[in-house]
Amino acid sequence: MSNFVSVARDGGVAVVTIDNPPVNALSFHVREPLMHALVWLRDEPGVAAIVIACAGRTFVAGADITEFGKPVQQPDLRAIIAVLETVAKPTVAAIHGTALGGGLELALGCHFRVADAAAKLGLPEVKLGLLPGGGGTVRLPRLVGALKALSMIVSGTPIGAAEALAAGLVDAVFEGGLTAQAVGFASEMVDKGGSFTPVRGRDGRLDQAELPEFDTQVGELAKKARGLEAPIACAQSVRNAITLPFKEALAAERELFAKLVAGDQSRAQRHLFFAEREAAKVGAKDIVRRKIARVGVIGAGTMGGGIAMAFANGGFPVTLLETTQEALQRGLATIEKNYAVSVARGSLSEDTKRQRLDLFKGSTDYGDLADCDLIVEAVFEEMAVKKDVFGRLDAVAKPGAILATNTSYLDVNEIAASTSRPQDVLGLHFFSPANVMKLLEIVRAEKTAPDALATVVELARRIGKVPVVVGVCHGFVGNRMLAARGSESEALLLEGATPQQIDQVFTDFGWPMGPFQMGDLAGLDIGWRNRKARGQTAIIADTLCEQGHFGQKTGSGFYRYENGSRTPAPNPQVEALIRDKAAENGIAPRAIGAEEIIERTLYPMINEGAKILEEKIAARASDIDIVWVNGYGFPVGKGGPMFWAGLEGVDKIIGRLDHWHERTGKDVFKPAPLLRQVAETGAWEGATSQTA
Ligand code: T1G
Repeated sequence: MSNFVSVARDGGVAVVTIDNPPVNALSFHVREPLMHALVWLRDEPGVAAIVIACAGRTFVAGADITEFGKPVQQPDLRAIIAVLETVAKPTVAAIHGTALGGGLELALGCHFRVADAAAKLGLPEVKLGLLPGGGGTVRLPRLVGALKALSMIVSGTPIGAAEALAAGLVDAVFEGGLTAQAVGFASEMVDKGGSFTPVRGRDGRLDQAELPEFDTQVGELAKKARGLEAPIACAQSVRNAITLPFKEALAAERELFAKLVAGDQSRAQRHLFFAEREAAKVGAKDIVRRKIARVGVIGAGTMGGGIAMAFANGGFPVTLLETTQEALQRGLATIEKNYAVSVARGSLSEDTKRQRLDLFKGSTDYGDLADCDLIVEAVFEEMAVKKDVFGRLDAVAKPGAILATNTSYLDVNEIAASTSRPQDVLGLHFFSPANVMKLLEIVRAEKTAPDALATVVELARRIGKVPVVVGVCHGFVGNRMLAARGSESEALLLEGATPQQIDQVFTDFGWPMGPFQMGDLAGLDIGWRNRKARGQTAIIADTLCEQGHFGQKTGSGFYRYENGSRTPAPNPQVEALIRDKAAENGIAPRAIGAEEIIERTLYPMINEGAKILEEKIAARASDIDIVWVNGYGFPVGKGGPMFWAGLEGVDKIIGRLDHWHERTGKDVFKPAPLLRQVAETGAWEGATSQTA
């Protein structure tokens, strides 16, 4: 056969094994020999049944994403499944690891599916801006019903083997010895005899009576789609499975897929898929990572508690340190309450809650951190306080322990210099809530040892975080660009835009919310404290804070929040304040359009990203995209600020930055040299190396 597909015989059962590391993607060099094998075995008289299995850690995890955007090489997945469905003898998919996308669709082409108990099965194409293009939207509903299929396909979330068995997606679940069990299962089917109906012929679970409920659910998801096309297309294709004959539904799926795969949104989301993995490739493969068995967290407040939960959720024992028993107990109680809320919501079992809580040890004695391999401080955001903490850590932490600061802004080199072991010091900038938000900015200080850096990058992925290594500067990557994005917000208000108008431009762009709603949510006092520390002012926001209006937590900020509601309502006081301040500054309000708002917020942020690349604070433009999508809600369908700059047109961005720079004289608009280079070369990476 081939290096990627082999056939073995076990009695009358032929076992086809796919072996295409690392995830058995259905690359062309797999599809071609697989097709030959299936045609041969279909017609081979001595073969009574066919099992399709995979070598390595997982069943087929999907089509080969690197092939998208290139001419399709036949046979494609659909052709393989079509042949599978002409096989009269029993066909069985033996699923372990994660059968995803085209992998699950291949399995749906078989008469039967058997799974290892730890296996997961899903159709995550929506996360790539696609829909299942190998018949998944029309075959899956025939096994699990349209509503379950809708939920799986629009969420893209895999389900476990037990759930798949209960739903009718798999026919048997085995604990170990999967291939042998699959052969046994196939032999039983042979012994049972009779004819075997392929999934395409099973219409029993398709019920037109489900359409009203189906359409209601689709209406709900459309409200949350925020301009993304794939979820809507997924729903349409599953609906077609109910309302159209199989062949027509399959043809419609193919059309929807062809449109999505060629579109900018899928290109953007595929860019993010690979960018996330690229960002995590830190340190040569032969670097020996340090062993992390126990984690210490200093500070049991909002951030410290969230960080401690993030590690406990990843299975790490945590020593949580506070200055007083009262503060410690308050922190532990908050953690317990958070887990209890998850249990009440059904997203966490009582057992898992107990297991996680058992991982916590509380203390008020620094000496109790002596057995920790990684210690993260999440104390007050002031350099003197941080230096005191690191001085004390230096005295108690064991040799080789990694000492991490959770600072959002401060100079990690200066913090490292307050210890005798700067090689072990780095930043772990978690985003609040730290146990929820995916992004983890890992700050590489000048003297951080390569193995320390590689250790925490790998650790970040183990606890489900998306790591991006950044250099030392004020605000690193995310917050530095956030400052650039917000630098004109007040000017726009004084010149005539309202907070709700600006926020609307952002939500129309695809952001979950705009800057003023976000400020009210996070608390205006945080930004106020940062500005005061840096001798900066923001007329409107400072005035609101001086009057005690911090946003949601005080019932009013840029918006009003009636009776504890979290729904923002326009705030007449703010509109009056803006008018007064504009008059005081001799500014005559004017109508401001959406385009100008985009140019004066998002373009400066891209410009700052270019400066970050020039200064090598970020290794590559796609790292910046990963920061913004995972830390700040940049719309995935636009691929992150730097990818979107390509869609928007770097020339256009430069032209408008020049315009606003001439008009305002503000540096935030002065195009970075790299930006001009990218306009010529058309690519961030090449231009970066030329300027670095
Ligand atoms: N195609 C090509 N390469 C892939 C790949 C894929 N489908 N999946 C993973 N890789 C690469 C990845 O880039 C990395 O490469 C290495 O494998 C290890 O991945 C027709 C259209 C399976 C859960 O969306 O979710 O089928 O960086 O670091 O953390 O309807 O990979 O080492 O060079 O992620 O253990 C649908 C995508 C495709 C699944 C394993 N399938 N993959 O996670 O390893 S579209 C997916 C994953 C499709 C059909 C449609 C994860 C994983 P490198 P990794 P991991």
